[in-house]
Amino acid sequence: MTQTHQQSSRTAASGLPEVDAVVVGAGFSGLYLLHKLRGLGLTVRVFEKGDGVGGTWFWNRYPGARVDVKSMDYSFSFDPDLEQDWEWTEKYPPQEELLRYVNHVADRFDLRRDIQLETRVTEAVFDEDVERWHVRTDRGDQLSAQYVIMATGCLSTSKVPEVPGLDLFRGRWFHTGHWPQEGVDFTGRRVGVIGTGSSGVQAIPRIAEQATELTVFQRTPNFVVPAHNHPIDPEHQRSVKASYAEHRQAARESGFGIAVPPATKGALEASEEERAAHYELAWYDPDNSLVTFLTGYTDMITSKEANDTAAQYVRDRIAEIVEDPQTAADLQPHDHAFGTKRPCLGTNYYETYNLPHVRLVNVRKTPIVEITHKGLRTTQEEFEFDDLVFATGFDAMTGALTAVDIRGRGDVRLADKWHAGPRTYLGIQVAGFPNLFLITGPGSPSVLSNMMVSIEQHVEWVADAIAHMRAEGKDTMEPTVEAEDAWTAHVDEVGHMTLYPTADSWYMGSNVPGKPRVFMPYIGGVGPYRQKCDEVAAEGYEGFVFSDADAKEPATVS
Ligand code: N01
Repeated sequence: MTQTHQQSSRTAASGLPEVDAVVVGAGFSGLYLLHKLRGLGLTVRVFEKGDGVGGTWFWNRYPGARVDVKSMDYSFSFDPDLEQDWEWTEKYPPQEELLRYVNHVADRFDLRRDIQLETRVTEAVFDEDVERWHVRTDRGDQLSAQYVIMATGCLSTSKVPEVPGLDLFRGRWFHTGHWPQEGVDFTGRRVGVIGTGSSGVQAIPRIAEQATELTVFQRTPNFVVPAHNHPIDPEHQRSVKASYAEHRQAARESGFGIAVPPATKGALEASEEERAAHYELAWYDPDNSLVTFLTGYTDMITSKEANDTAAQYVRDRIAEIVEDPQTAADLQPHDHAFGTKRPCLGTNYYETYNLPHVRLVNVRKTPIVEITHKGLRTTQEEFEFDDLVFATGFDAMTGALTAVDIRGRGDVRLADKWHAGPRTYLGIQVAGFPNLFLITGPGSPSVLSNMMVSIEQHVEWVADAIAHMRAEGKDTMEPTVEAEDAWTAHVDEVGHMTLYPTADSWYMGSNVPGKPRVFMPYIGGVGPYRQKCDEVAAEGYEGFVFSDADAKEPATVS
């Protein structure tokens, strides 16, 4: 019996419409997956919650939203014509330009006809009898799919703080991760912003331009490095494009997915003058990048003492810029090492606190007690606002995955399997969940990298694995428990060789009450990780088991 016959008879038995693959999400990952899987001859249905494509860049429309990886790096590399044709305008493109780019990709590769918008996948259940996934959506769709691929993004389940009273608030409120499409005018309004991560840091100076009063509630001060955003020099754009293949390859082999020269010595081996010169460059150079501080020295993320030299440099700049000494002190991070919470790029961030209508409230000292109908109350003071902005982040890395009722072999729920923290093999698959693939899942470099590099690597690896299965007549693929255990232990071990686990960060799940404290991304580096994935494939997908299309042997995993 051929595989095709088998599939159609199974589908007939289940009575469900069939596709080869369901892809959840139409951001960069979902779009590229669709393109790639179509190229293999698969039938694909993409479901997207939003009423447009773009994922992160569809939802995050807050004032000042822009990517903080350079445009020439934060873009698809899979199509040489696309990367040559598209002209970027700025070092760090704004959300509008990124959304235009994503839409251009959707049109250019004729992707829209397989994307169903305004549809949330609610459930995916693996039917062991037919070895296919039964997928349901909130619009009543039901489908049978051989493969389910979660392209749901690492930062897509937004989170408002667990402070009582939001339902009482009579003003308007917004979350940066779900910003109204029509935009928000803050002119003449009293605004409270809660949160000073990357989103808050970008939004605060822009909201300050409009609001009559702006109060920022800060729990943890972050390290904010000047973005030095500027229009791209056309000559620079031409020269990168002239050797794009080499540029991309260097990014793929790098630590963070951004091509930078490798560090040659530790910060503590450098003289004070050398260090000062490097940090001056990292702070003032118009061509600096988010990783300039982190990649200058070999020991920045492994030695607290080395890291302190950079942290102190930034604290000194804050003291220089911010006029009010108490505000400056409140803005200086002391409780975590540089980089262990995602560092931010800012434009006039610290300068904004010198404006007379902007005030910083340190809610570590005076916590927020409740939101009231007029504003909010801290342990010390009551505030009145017209608008509240929550820049309070996301249930990162696992939130969008466990939000879908995913059940694998034995009706085991993914959320239950991960009750003590995510367990994956390579961040791509989970034992007991055959043919379920994660794009930039926990256990892969994902959020510790230029996402475009990691997305492309995962999409291509998954597409190759599916092509391999089809060529070999295999029905399902999943990791062994042993491979998953070993990889999960490795991710944890490498994470604990660094300073990352010492911070309360969303990388650690610390921002969500009750979430297990586990360092979720893989910090082994984008280059070595890619090499490992390639080796696994070259070794006949070592650590994975397959079931045959004809001989229906159940895989030996639980
Ligand atoms: O979210 P965050 P984000 N009371 O979790 C505070 C990417 N991104 O949306 O640190 C008071 O970083 C919280 O305080 P604390 C990027 O990877 C990229 O800003 O938990 N405060 C923190 O200050 C980024 O890291 C780009 O103590 C509360 C803030 O809210 C990730 O997305 C742009 C609170 C949340 O910061 C997430 O960034 C934007 C409470 N109850 C985002 N609860 C670019 O590429 C939370 N906070 C440019």
